[in-house]
Amino acid sequence: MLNVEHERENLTSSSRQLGLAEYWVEREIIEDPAHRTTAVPFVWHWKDMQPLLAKASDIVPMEEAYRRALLFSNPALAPKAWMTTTIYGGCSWYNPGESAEVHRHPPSASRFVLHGDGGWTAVEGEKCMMSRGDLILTPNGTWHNHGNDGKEPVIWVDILDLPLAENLNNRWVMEYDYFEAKPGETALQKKTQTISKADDYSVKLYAIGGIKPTFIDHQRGESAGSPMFVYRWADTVKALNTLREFEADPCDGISVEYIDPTTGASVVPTMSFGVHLFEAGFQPDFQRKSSSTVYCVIQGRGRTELDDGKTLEWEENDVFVVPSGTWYRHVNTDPGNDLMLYAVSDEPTLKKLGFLRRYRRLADGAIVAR
Ligand code: GTQ
Repeated sequence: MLNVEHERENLTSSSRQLGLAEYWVEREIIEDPAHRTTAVPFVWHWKDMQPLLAKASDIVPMEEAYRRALLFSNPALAPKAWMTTTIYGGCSWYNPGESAEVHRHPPSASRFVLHGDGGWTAVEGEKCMMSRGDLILTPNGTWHNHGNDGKEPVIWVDILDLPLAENLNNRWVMEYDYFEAKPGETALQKKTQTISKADDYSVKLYAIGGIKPTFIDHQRGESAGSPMFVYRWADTVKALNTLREFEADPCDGISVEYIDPTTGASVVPTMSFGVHLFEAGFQPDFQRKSSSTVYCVIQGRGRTELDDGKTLEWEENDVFVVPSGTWYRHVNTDPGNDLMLYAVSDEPTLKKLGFLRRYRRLADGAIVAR
């Protein structure tokens, strides 16, 4: 007996020295989700965040900041400033005349505009002007720079799949070495890209659903995503209003997804972007997904009820996160107003990899897969 104990100790230490671990010792850590680094449900309130951003816009110069953003940092993922283990986000503020130099990176990025009419992102030669509720995409591989031509600050929510890129490809780099050449001349490095596309290029080419131009090259630079870089809020509202006559999903309400108009796929390979409409009085069922979703309240107020009796209370411009594995439902608490939530999830990634699971809990408590 003693001899076996001694041999087991030898086995453990010999294994360790060779960089090997014993499954039977590690089993609990491997199998029990409680041992994993997971995000927690969390809300960032606009009323708290806005004064800090305003202060930063006063005392943190753009030249130093590169991006003047406050990053939504999930308390369970510190020291990483990540919303979930796949999604990163921040709230950016550009004063009139401020800009950020042209760059690109493997994470796909997006802006959802909260305030201001003069803001823009130039993406692969298109100057995408933006207003509240508009979605601007800079898919993986696209060169982009930002600016504000208006008279008031521009504020937007950035969402990127940066943690996913980092977990899958830890050596990804931010590129700032943007070169442009006039025909016949040598290429010069530039901080701002020349606008080479017509105003509203994305909208003109792609914003009529079901009709796609067939004489235009849809590949834009090295983009890994949709050639449509701008999705206008007015179009989203129009679509949602038309859908009101149809029966809402019992968990998600009336919802739409922004898609690549040339394929019908998600606008970037990794993330799904969409908007949910919960009409006043609608009572959704609880649901649970293996994907994680981040939200921004574009209109209305309400709360997210979680399975443990906890709630996240939120109102306009608040940002919140529902991580993978959470039982939840969103409740519109304003009896006189529709609720509209901008939503970004990692669902396309999980779906492609075979990890996507979705469940709904019926009123009688029964759980059904969806
Ligand atoms: O504004 O393009 O928060 O490239 C992180 C990376 C914002 C941006 C971020 C970026 C940007």
